[in-house]
Amino acid sequence: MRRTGALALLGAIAHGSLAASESLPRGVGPEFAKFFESKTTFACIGNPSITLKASQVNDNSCDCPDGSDEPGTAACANIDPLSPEQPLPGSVTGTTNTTAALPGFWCVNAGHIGNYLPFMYVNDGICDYELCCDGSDEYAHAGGVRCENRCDTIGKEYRRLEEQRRQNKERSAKKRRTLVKESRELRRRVEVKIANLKTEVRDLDAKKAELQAKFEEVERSERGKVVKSEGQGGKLGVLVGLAKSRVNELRNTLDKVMDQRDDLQDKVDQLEDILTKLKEEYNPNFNDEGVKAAVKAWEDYAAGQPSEPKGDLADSDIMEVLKEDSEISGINWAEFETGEASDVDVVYNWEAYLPAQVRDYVHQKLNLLRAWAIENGILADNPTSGGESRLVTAAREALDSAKNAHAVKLGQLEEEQRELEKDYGPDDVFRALKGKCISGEAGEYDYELCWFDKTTQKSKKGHGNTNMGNFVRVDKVFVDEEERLDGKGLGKGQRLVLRYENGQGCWNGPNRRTDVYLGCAETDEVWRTVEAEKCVYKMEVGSPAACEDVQEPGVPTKDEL
Ligand code: MAN
Repeated sequence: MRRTGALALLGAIAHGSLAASESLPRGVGPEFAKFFESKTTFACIGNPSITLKASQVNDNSCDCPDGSDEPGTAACANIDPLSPEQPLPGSVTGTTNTTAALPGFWCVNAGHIGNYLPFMYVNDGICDYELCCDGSDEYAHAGGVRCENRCDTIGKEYRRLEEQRRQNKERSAKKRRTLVKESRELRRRVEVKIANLKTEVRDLDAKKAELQAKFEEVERSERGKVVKSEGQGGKLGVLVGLAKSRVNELRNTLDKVMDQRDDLQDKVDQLEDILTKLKEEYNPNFNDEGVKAAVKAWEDYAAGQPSEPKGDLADSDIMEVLKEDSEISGINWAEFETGEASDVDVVYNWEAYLPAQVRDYVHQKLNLLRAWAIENGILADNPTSGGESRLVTAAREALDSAKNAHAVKLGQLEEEQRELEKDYGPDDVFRALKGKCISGEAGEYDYELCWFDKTTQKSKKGHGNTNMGNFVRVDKVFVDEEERLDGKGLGKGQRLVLRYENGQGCWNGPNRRTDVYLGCAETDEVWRTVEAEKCVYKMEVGSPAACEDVQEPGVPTKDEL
């Protein structure tokens, strides 16, 4: 038995189990039966003007230019497109470019699946059971070869494997449907998040505009105010501020004077004690003129002192004055400070007498006028930014925090929108896999695939990890690879390819990149990884997400919805 890629391909175009009628010449496939109905003549299929005798069919001589007169022999194998190129000297056309009318020798394969075999394998002494399980291709027993009919066994095994494949496919499709459902839910959540963020951004936008207007308004109205020592009011405010600091100054001075007075009083008391003692203890018989004069002066001083201390400034009164001003003692400065009126506000106090709607309008106009006057140097502006009123600061801070909140929310909204628009493959199916990773080993490395994120080469010897690319897009590529017995292969057809690019730079070369080819499988698995060329990696990966979109029985298709 032998087979090549070309033969396997032929196997893939197996026809239904239609068997050619008994009366047909050997090797005629069911779809060509009509050309061989006549018992007397045969017209070449591609050149009907060339008519042959019925006996010339399968007479082992290639008479028709398209080879249609030899469906059951290898006589026209030279024009068989499945035969190797071989301009045979004996060929009718002299070239192998002639289009053959028949696809090959038809093996009926009763009990299995009828199939075409390349003409060059007819009677070549080899049993080609893969294509011709009934052994009819070796009918002439060339070299004594006899090919028994094995269609029963082969057909049975084929059907078993087919059933297994069908069940695998069904299980994989079911898993895919689950993934699609999960993806749909994830998408819905992102959509809800976006809707909420949009509302929040809209609200913050309005708030921002409102605070912007408020800030401008406050700033304008504050700009006309005179700068004050304690930060309040107009001229009155300035006066209050000055008075307050003056009073505090005097109170501090008084406090110090009181301390000095007490010190001096202590000294006076000490001296008086000394002189009293002198007067009482000196010896009058001792004729000391200096002592006598001092005692006399002390007696005169003591006689001139009042018996009670002067009562017009009691210590308690002074202590009262020294108490700090507050709502309950001294001056309540706050009462004078709360008025925010500026000089100009005082002038325009008459606004209060206007009806509310007119007042707002007039107030606005006056504010504009004030701002204009400031801008044109007619009214004084706050000279330094340090002089900004608390009102303006508060308005500015409120505006800044609204601006920040707005920018943060807008950033989140844009990120979610990008996430929603990202291509997650057909039916959005890969959305459910995002953030998950799988890996498989090859040689000295483990290769990791993180869905829609990055691919990584991990050294088994602990030499560290290498980024093999970051996800960029999903592509579709036609592949043609031999089916594998374990099913872990890409097979033939359009396959999804995830492109990962801009990985770690390759020494003396480009950045690493990975093409992740996806095949249908029941579980996510890295089948194999190869370095196709330096720093360009090819991963073959199985996943239910890559399976065909097989509809659940009873579930309406998209078109039916
Ligand atoms: C490392 C690995 C290889 C790669 C070379 C390039 O050894 O990433 O896959 O080919 O670097 O220098």
